Amino acid sequence: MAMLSFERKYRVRGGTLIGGDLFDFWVGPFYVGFFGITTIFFATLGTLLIIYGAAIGPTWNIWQINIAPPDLSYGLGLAPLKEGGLWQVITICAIGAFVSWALRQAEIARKLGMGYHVPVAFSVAVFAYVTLVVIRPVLLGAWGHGFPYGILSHLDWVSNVGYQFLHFHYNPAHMLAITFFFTTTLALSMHGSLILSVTNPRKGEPVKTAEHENTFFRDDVGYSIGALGIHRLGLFLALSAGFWSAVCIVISGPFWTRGWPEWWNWWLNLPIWA
Ligand code: UQ1
Repeated sequence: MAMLSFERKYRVRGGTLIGGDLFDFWVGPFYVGFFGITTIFFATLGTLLIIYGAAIGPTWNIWQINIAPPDLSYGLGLAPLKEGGLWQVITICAIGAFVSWALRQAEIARKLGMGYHVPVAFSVAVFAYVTLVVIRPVLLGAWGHGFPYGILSHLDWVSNVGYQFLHFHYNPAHMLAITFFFTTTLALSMHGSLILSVTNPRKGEPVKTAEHENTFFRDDVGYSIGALGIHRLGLFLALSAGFWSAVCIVISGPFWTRGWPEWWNWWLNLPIWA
């Protein structure tokens, strides 16, 4: 694998959290590290278990393959492999792989003398997943409240849980999450298009710089947030989307059991109307 000329300078020893120099090496372009090994272990085992789950299931139709969590009657106990135990082990593998990946990101950041922004950001996505398959099921008292691993089955789960609360779009945290997801796509489309437009000027003209970027948005909307600012804004919007997604599902059941439209009665119940 070819290495860019400046990469050699950055392929430095150290920065590891566990294992010292033992796993401090690269395979081709990839840093390994202790957490590279654990990532490969959990990801491989989890993938093989998903394939095994599909093999003992009724279909190889990619859309219909489903690995379901245990029945609610198992509560927070362990279930036999074919009764949801597979789902439990696969969940452990998934979390093991995701956490390993975040820690590998942290080791690489330490090696390069960077901040921890990347592993922190990735951890918010992991937190949203852990909320769905661990935190909420534990609060509700059964692993059966986790979502099933399957393309159509997980969509059915989302639909069913949504209807349990009558109309999920009235969930205020869900409203915030959606708004942050949409605003993230707006910000990234504005940023991506701006960068591509300044780096692709008319034929024969030089690539444009930050002055042009700022001026475009000052002319267009009267404000420029700046080259660093847009990345801070993007990170804030994206992390907020993941955070409020986790909040909107964890409050559904553990903290609110009726329809979400009814939650808004707090407004009609304000004493100012009496
Ligand atoms: C912006 O102001 C800016 O600074 C020059 C960027 O940096 C390259 C951007 O990508 C974008 C999209 C903006 C405009 C953003 C707002 C919130 C007005």
